[in-house]
Amino acid sequence: MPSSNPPAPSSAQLEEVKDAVRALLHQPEYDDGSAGPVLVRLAWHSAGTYDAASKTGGSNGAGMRYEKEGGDPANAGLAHARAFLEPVKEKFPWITYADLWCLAAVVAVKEMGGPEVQWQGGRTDFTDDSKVPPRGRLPDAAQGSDHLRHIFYRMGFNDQEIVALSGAHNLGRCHGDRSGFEGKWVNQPTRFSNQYYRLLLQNDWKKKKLANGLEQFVYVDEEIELEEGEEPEELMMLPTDMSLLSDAAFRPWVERYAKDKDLFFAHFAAVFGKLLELGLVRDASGNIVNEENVEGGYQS
Ligand code: ZEM
Repeated sequence: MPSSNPPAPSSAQLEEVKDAVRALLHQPEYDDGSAGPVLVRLAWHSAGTYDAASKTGGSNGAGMRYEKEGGDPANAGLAHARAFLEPVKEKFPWITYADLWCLAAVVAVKEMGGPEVQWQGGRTDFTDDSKVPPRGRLPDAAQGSDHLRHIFYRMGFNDQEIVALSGAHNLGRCHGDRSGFEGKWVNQPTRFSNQYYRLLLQNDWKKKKLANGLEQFVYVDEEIELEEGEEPEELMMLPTDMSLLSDAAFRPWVERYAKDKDLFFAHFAAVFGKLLELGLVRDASGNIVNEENVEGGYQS
């Protein structure tokens, strides 16, 4: 690592960045009023390109700044997340994009009421797009459990971890102009909880074909209290979400997480922390030593 790199930030410096992220989460004009969900998705898509066999992809590099990765239809809409974070990067130029994207998701999960996720810095940013992973590595929501296993086993996850990671769909929503799917999974999409699993099990989900030809599953929550004049809102599940119910190895985890919020929080914290580390090669002192064309990173 070149010796011109800055020393690792102090915990006080990191706290300043985390404060700046906390301060931008509230976005009254955006979606359900929070930047949190889309920030979580940004971190997930930055790391979820990892391929354990070739040791390529993963959360290093911040490749989504380049068209090759950022322009992948799978990443549609994540420019919003990157734009939310741009002022933080400008204020604290010492942090790399790759670190900032992951750290912002950790802050967002916590601020939305979720667990504390372990986070370690030191990611570096690519200086060109030559190391950017190929497109097509992220999951396709129109498919089922075989596909989920194909995608997540490639990253090194097991069945329990697939179900725990899917619980991130407690947060946020689908956008017709991004993925083509429409709507949110839970009534309070900016509050981290295990509601997603309970709704999966409790509700009678009906297949619905959208005008664009995509199929999702929907349910109208009759129990929710409506203000006068408010229409009851439809909740949704993706075909991949539904496959957690129909798959014999996934379903017991859905049932456990639906019953035991603490267990879900503990497992989500562990697996999300693991996701954010994918593709990083660290030496004994935790410094990242990926051999790539990069900038940023701290002194060893
Ligand atoms: Zn998602 N996800 N995801 N996900 N995801 C969407 C939205 C969000 C899948 C998927 O196709 C989609 C994980 C796993 C999987 C979040 C977090 C995580 C959307 C809607 C789709 C289609 C995008 C849009 O239209 O804006 C599939 C197939 C997955 C396989 C299991 C994992 C793992 C996640 C994090 C740990 C989040 C937070 C959102 C909401 C984003 C937002 O903008 O509100």
